[in-house]
Amino acid sequence: MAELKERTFIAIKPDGVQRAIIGEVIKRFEMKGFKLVGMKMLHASEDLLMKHYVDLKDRPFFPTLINYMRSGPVVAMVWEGKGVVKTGRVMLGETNPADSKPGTIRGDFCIDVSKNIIHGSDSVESANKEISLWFKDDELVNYTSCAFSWLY
Ligand code: DAT
Ligand code: MG
Repeated sequence: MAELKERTFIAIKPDGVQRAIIGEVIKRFEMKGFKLVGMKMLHASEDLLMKHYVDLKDRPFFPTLINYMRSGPVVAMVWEGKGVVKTGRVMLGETNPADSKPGTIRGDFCIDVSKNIIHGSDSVESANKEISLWFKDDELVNYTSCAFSWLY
């Protein structure tokens, strides 16, 4: 069923990598039951980040945001499962960590909106765009998780 194959783009930002939160993020998505179908670590280029954040290009914080995202390596991931876009956003918390509840990733591990450690797609449409921007088709895998029939 197509709805079980929904995919979202999650990226651990340079501060999340430096602060050793990679494992914790992966753990939370794994334990929830979502399936990892793509992952790589990279220094994102300016061109890639301009495309990724094109909707924010006129905001005053845009140059700072691009510099921050280029300040170190990021971990780019694609997670799959029913409702993963919306649930992923709930797991991340609000854009501003100050508004994020304890129990969410931003609520538990960061303080400031300009250092909010993680990105998650905000809709299925943006997820599809972001996945094709960050990953080639052959960098994503198809497989059946042994947990599948215990989750759905
Ligand atoms: P989100 O990352 O929750 O989807 P967004 O797409 O509105 O939020 O903005 C992208 C990133 O830009 C966000 O994660 C952090 C940064 N940002 C957003 N609003 C900001 C602000 N008012 N000041 C500084 N950085 C901001
Ligand atoms: Mg966004």
